[in-house]
Amino acid sequence: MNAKHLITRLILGFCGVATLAFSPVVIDVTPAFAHGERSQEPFLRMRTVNWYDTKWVGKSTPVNDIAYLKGSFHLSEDWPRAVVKPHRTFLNVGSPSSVFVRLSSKMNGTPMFNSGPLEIGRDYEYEVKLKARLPGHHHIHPMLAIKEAGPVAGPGGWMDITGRYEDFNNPIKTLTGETFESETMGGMTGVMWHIFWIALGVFWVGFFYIRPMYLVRARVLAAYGDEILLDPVDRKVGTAVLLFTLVVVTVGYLATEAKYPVGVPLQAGETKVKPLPIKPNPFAVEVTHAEYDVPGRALRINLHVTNNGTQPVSIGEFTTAGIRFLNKVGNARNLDPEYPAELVATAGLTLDNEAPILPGQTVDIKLESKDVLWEVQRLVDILHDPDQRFAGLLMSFTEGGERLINSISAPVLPVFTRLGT
Ligand SMILES: [Cu+2]
Repeated sequence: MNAKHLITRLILGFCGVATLAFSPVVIDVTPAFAHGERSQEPFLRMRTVNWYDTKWVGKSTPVNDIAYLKGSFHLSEDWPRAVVKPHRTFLNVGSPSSVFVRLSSKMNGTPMFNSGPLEIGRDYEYEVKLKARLPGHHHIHPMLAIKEAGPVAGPGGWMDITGRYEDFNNPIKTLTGETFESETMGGMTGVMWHIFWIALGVFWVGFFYIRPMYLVRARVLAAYGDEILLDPVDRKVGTAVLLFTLVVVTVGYLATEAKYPVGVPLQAGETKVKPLPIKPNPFAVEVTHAEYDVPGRALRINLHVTNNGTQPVSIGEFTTAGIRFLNKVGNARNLDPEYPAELVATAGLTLDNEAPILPGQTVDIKLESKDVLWEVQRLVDILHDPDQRFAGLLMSFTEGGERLINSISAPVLPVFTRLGT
């Protein structure tokens, strides 16, 4: 890669990062296959937002039609100390450029056009309404942006958009009754202002550039201070540019106010979302030991469980970072066939005792979630963290069909030989 390419890529990268932080629908500049989700630190993916029930509704959507991204997440009790708590969060969509327009997003039924605080240890259900814009085969992730911690991407699924971009339109009716096309509205005004301020900036820098060069000025400044550097013309031009800028800003502001007297500033408020009510969970789960078998690619967890309910309970799934390890019970009871196959280990979960846990029973269970996905998804990197911990959701099912979710976490001990087998 030559220097020019490197600079181009750096600039593209910065644009990507900037857009990631500020745009309503995230722009990613890397190819869709290397979306970057796997390079996000595993402690962030496993111990902050535990995504589950993610659904990509509309696997193939014509331009202008509506698709949805839905699901739930639990905010892990094991939230890392190194990550800022979710005092201000924003529900977002991770996509390769603005392939969809986000029409609305809701969390627990509350509109989420503003950001707001969420509670650790609680669950949230979300739904994002998307309008297809750019045709193609796109990898789409739910994403929770957490202020000062960054965006945490959920599992990615493919969504296709068919048709032609030329047919895309997105008319919006304002509260004052006017209709405009959001795809083109204000485009030329934006270009005009960019050109205007760039021209003024070039004039300002150019003016001082040709009236002794910077280097000469720097030496005079160092030797005699700044007073003798400015001649009367400099002062006049400086004052003129200052006044001109203030006038342009004031006139521009007043003209916009006159043209659009009713406006709502985005992000001026805060959305306060109530978490989902805590469901009574009669299944008590405690992790007594956890180890990661490096050559075996398996996370082994010793569980001490008590069934305080009235029905037998069977463990069916362990999920973390959007990756799912299931046994027969989980496959039959919880697996949506539309869930991306590359994120599922359908035979990834084994228990040393498969028998349902009876009401009133307390048992110790050795659970093993084993699959090459630990390596492929780079979750094994927790072993390089200063605090080697895992967190995730254990899903169990009562005989009556109810799903019980337990948030589990513990320190992980790396082992290099198979112990006890
Ligand atoms: Cu992706």
